[in-house]
Amino acid sequence: MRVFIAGVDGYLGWPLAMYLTRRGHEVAGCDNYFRRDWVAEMGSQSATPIRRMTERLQAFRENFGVNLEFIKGDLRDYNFVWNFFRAFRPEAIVHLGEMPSAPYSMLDVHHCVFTHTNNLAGTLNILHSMRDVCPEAHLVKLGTMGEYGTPNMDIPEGFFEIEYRGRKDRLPFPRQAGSWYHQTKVHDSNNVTMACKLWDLRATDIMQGVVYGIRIEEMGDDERLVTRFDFDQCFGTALNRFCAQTIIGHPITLYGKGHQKRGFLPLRDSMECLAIAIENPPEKGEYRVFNQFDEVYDLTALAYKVQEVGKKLGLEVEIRNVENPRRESEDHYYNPDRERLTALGYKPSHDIEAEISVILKTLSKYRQRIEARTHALIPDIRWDGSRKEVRFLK
Ligand code: USQ
Repeated sequence: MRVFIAGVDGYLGWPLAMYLTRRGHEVAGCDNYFRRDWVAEMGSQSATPIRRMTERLQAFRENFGVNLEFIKGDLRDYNFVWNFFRAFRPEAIVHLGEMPSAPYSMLDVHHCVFTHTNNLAGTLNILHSMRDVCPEAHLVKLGTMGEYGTPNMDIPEGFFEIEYRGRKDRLPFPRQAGSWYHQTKVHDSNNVTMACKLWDLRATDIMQGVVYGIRIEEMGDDERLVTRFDFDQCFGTALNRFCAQTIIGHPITLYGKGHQKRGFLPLRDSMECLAIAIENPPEKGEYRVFNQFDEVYDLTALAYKVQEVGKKLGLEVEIRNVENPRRESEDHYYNPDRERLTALGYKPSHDIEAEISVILKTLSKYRQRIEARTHALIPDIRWDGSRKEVRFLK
């Protein structure tokens, strides 16, 4: 299948290009290197050294025997998207090209507005280009489990049956985002739903949990093929940050009470799920939703897991609660469904300790790169708009 990846230079996009190529797909992608700039803006860097795109592409060619067709470009530019689709004629479009950080979107009005214009305009341009150039193609749109928030009831996959005043219907499950970033994903979901309805497009909206991990098999031993691994307060996700902290003996930072629950999945499971979605497109006009995660974890339990695996590798780290810079429930019910991907063959790996061990062993090579950016580990972006480093609570 011809697959176009928007955001191919990113944490997920780069390994996905390799993963899909190994599965026999023809892959093309675009990026405007925003992620590199945002992390630099945060005064941080990827723990893994990321090569320039030309070097990445050369390594790709040497390892996979084919070219990854790449064009630098901005999804906010409709002509760019239209032209790329016209030339490549994608059968599937994986949209990973958005600003993915909740704290970054909460920084101030400028970062909030940027996140909204960037994410919404990119998706709207993709939808319009699909309508005009490749209406048969399948959009695999990266959403987030965070669209649902943390309601005090089970979370279905996108839709639920509801009875109100004696009448029944199947309606979208309420969305309750907790940051301006998560809110962009909610708007995107509404826009994608409407495009499917109006123009008979087909789309899968992936409600993905928190991804962690550093390696997939396809990278082999070639250092030029590694994906980025961020650990700063904006672009590092919880478990990845805990691992980076463990490597340099910095206390693991649990925000607030630390009993937030989230769905987590390792990088390679994310690749498998996206591939399954691509290879099993929905019907024309269908908008479907997959909840994508391996298991739900309480953050404190997760921190203990990292501490334990670290100990086996001779790494000592303490776990500390810090003031929560976010406004969120810190102890709550969380029970999302995850059935549609397993019905299509997804086998969750369920081996989080093994994955943490791989992360820690790989990261130990890059200890100095984390040490050089220790300041990036303590958050100071608060949901109330102020900017002040959080205090340790106990
Ligand atoms: N947290 C800590 N300590 C840390 C970092 C985070 O306790 O050092 C807590 C946060 O308060 C939050 C939870 O861990 O309760 C998850 O935070 P996160 O930064 O790993 O994840 P989040 O901000 O929700 O965003 C990440 C990705 C985003 C994706 C989302 C999936 O950045 O792109 O959409 O995970 S989900 O969380 O399911 O919405």
